[in-house]
Amino acid sequence: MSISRTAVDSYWMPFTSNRDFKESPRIIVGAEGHHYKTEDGRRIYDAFSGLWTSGLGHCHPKIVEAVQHQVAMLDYSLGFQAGSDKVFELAEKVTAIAPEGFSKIFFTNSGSESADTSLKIALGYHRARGEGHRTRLIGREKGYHGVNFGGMSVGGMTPNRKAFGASLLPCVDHLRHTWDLEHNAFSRGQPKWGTHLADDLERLAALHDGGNIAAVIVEPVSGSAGIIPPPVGYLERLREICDHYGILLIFDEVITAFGRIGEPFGAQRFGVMPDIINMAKGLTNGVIPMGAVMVRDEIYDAFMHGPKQAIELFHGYTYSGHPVAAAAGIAALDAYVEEGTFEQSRALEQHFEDELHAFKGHPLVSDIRNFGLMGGIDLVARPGEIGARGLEAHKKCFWEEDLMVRNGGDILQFSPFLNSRPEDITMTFEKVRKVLDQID
Ligand code: PXG
Ligand code: PLP
Repeated sequence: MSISRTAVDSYWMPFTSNRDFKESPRIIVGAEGHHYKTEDGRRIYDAFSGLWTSGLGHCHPKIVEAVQHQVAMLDYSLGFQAGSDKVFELAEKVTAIAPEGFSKIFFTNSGSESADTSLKIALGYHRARGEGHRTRLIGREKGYHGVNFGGMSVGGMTPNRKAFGASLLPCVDHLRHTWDLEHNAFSRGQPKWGTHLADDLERLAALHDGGNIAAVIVEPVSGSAGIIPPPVGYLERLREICDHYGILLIFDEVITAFGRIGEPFGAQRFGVMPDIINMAKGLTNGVIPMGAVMVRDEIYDAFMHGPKQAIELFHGYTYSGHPVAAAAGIAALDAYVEEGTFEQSRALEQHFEDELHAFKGHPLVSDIRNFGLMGGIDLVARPGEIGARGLEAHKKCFWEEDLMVRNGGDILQFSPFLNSRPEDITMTFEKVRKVLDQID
């Protein structure tokens, strides 16, 4: 290994079993198209598109060129009371493919920042309209909204919360999650069972008075928790209840936006319009960190009062609207449109679903879920060793099959490139099957 032991030991890795990793570091030094390159010269097929980020493939020539050009032209510009040309251009491009009525967008640097930004906008919106008593935020069990305090609090993945327990936000409740092995195991796409779980919101509205609830935040399809598509009619029902009580509905589309489920935004795919849409990842194809929060016009308008010289939203990041990130975003959006990426993604769905569900009946597999180009295979946990089988599958895929498969504990997650060929998907699952047949 050319990277020194001290270098490996110096880095505290995110969401990683550091001690296990450092025994056999999996280090990536390059990428091109659908492959990573390792320092020992292997090409690893990436079955996770980065980390749900890179649907167009790695090092897309047009994005590389745009970034190289921009960094030499304008490396940074402050974004407060001034801004680079690129960020305005990107704002126009994203809102142009958004659902009707979303013509305002605020930039962040990640999905986590988008989550906290969206919650603050929701609270500020109600306050601006004289409803400052609406302070309660509703998330969902198994939800993932990043790792900052707001997102962690409304999020519902136990391991991400429990070590930090006492410091979570107050005034937060959670809907139940919709995964149920007894009723919807091995569903293809949206399960038919579980629509009634949206009525949890009705119960929370009865408990707290719906007039005190500011917002509900959900992922249209839960990603990190292992791909949990919404039951048929579930999102529609949430929308109805939100409308009834004047609650804002936030869709966290950090994964589902930009073609991952076959449309620019998941809201369009499901035909359910939220009030706020969060995004990140695919916004720049993962090339430069960037996130965003897009709002319905009336939300923006509610902030636009008071003296003209007054700042309307006391919120923003040093790197909000970073010109190099914005240039990457513009190039990514152009590529999505020019290459027909969203349509390509949609056309691959059936093949992906069929290949994924072919694992039904495998002795190590307890459930399979999919929507769009998002897929999860649950492995049965080894008794007393939760996550060990998933991690072993990930490592075996990497070392023996030259394949990058992400495991979230014992769940194998798949996020193929939006421009995959059907045979890439077939090849991926052949390799996964080989590995699953070999591990105990
Ligand atoms: N919201 C959603 C819905 C996400 O999927 C975030 C917020 C946070 O984004 P940042 O950019 O702050 O990481 C995410 C991120 C996985 C996995 O294995 C998914 C994410 C992060 C880490 C792991 O599925 N999604
Ligand atoms: N901490 C300190 C001391 C700062 O000065 C700033 C920004 O100026 C921040 C945190 C926030 O950093 P960012 O804007 O990159 O989120």
